[in-house]
Amino acid sequence: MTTKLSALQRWVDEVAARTQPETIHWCTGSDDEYQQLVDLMVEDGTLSPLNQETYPNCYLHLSDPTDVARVEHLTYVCTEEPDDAGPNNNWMSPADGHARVDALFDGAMQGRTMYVIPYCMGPITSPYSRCGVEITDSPYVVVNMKLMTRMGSAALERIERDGKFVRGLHSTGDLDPERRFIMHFPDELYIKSIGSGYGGNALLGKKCHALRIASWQARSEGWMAEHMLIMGIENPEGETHYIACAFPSACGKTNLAMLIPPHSMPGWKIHTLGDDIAWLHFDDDGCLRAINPESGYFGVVPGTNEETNKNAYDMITRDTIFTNVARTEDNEPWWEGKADGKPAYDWRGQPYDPSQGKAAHPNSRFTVAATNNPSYSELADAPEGVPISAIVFGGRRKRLAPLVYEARDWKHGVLVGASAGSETTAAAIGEVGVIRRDPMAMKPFCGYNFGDYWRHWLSLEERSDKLPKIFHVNWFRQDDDGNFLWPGFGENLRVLKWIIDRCEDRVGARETPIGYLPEPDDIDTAELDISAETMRVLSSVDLDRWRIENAHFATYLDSFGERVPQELRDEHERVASELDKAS
Ligand code: GTP
Ligand code: SPV
Ligand code: MN
Repeated sequence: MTTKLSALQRWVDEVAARTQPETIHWCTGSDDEYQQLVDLMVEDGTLSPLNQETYPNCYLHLSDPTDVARVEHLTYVCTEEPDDAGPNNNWMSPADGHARVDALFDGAMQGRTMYVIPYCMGPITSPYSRCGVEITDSPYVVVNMKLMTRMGSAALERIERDGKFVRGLHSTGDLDPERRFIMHFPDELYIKSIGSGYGGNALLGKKCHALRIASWQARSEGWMAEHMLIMGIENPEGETHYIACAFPSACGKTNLAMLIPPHSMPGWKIHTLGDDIAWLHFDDDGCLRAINPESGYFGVVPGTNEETNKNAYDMITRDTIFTNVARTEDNEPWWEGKADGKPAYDWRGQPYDPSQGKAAHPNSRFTVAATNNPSYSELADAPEGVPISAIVFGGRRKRLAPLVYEARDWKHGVLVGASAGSETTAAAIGEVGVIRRDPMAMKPFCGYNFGDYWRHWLSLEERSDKLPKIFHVNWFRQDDDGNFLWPGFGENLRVLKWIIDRCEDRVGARETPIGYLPEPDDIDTAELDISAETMRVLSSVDLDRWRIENAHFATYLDSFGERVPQELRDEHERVASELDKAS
């Protein structure tokens, strides 16, 4: 196959000339193609079939042990001006960036097949969707892209119609971390990634395109590309509200997006639109609408069980690719937090030995099509997306943030998002559990200077008088022994109910310097084993800690210098003086 779009054909020819593959395969996205690639990988050991009786169509991939997460220190945004990438990104000039990786791509696909994957981020017919083409030498990437995006012939037809697409060039390379780079060239809508076969480093439609490049495009085109789940919450009266929640990596998006309502909330239903990325656009009435550019999940496996996330637990019993989990003697996948079975082999494929660490890698993942999710929304393919009532920020804060609070207004909400911080997780290489600033959960994903990004957020206020309300949640408060204070998971719906009641003006709130908090009795705790004292702690504001936090944030803002919008500084000053007054 080839294409009638000469710009695409020329690029494929040019890449082939540089990388010298043995053959070129244009992906159609058919089920047969998927199965053929799976069979090929089973043959060469890239995948192993799991127990086909209990886990039909499920396969295990064990990645190179040095290649198990995103590599933020090797991820670059290449702009002419360093300030356009900002202190939140690693920077290289476009000329240096290309030179650096092109040398590594020379002959990189010798003896291998080069796959050309046309894909569409978002429903094929949506005006909000954007397309891309990933060229890769990894069949593992192809099958993951098939599960997670609308890829193949239909996408190619749209690309040929649009004439415009994001280019993503990927090679697994030799997996040497010294020769691993994830480079973005936003002005050229070009991504070049080499030396990793893992998740966000290699599935270029996801973080590289749908967040870093898309956030850059979104700013100039007047929309937003965000690290947010999208879910619909239907109450017993049949009324559905949609919310979009930005939590950092491994902080609960997938779990929240498909939660099962607690027993004490009969008649409530959840509709999952997306679990990781939202593209937000204004419609003609000034209503902010969201589409999920993806159509599958690359989710954290550890912790998934029938109690925490039954929808996910069920959907990954078939048609799933597991990466870096352990295996039982019966060849079933196993991970920490799975209630039944025990590990016989760890994520490196070695006989399990508890002294060698966890059986499944903490960042082990499942890849599965969203259609496997019992709560997948009927509107997931709606070209116009869904209207958003609330935007919710969150993160892992052991001590500081209350269970939930509401921003006073849009401007304050932008400050709440910008000042969010969270403990680091295993989703990226590096130390785990240290607090870092993670504005809007976009620290690793914003493709341009955060100062400009906050300005873009603030500017939305001029465009609509129907903006969503903004909230902040924290499921991760701990006591002195490290136990979570809040039960989390399905029980989080109790908090979402308060959020929706606030959007509909159905419940009051208590004003504090950090925003509006629920009265302790306003979060329903029926059938929960939680004391009034714990609820009091979860809904109180520790003014001393908040003043320290606020001072830290001031220093952080300063690191962005003149790019920080004055409006944001003023808002920060306002909160600082409220905190001083209240102390
Ligand atoms: P990425 O895919 O990396 O963007 O992560 P995510 O934000 O989708 O996080 P996910 O839902 O996969 O959750 C990550 C980890 O947090 C899992 O081990 C979950 O079991 C755990 N988790 C999720 N929600 C909760 C919660 O409400 N409370 C507690 N205590 N843990 C949770
Ligand atoms: C994340 O780290 O936020 C993920 C996984 O969703 S990855 O696709 O590897 O970025
Ligand atoms: Mn994510």
